[in-house]
Amino acid sequence: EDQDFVWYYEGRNGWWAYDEKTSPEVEKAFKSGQRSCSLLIAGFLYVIDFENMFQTRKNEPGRRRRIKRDKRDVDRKGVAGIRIP
Ligand code: V3L
Repeated sequence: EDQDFVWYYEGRNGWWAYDEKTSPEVEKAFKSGQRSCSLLIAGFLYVIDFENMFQTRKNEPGRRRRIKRDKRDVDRKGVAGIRIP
């Protein structure tokens, strides 16, 4: 089921899930065949590049983080910076 797939971005030794609002937006853009999309995340504009599978902040120096689409239940650090206890 597609419902079981969500999006993750790279952290230090592990993956963070995108927040519950952003992940479906990334999925929608991905499914529509866009090569990239721009999203507001925590007040900053980010570019999600599906060809190279990374995200980075637009127009600002920032980290280039790998992203992945994976099952909802895979090992992760938490959601959008909120750690799983
Ligand atoms: N969703 C939420 N916050 C984000 C996202 C995103 N998609 N992308 C970047 N940030 P940068 P560890 C991350 C945050 O890439 O210990 C984690 O969520 C990012 O937060 O240069 O290294 C953790 O909160 C960072 O604080 O634009 O695994 C934190 O790093 C800030 O935007 C530490 O995680 C700048 O990232």
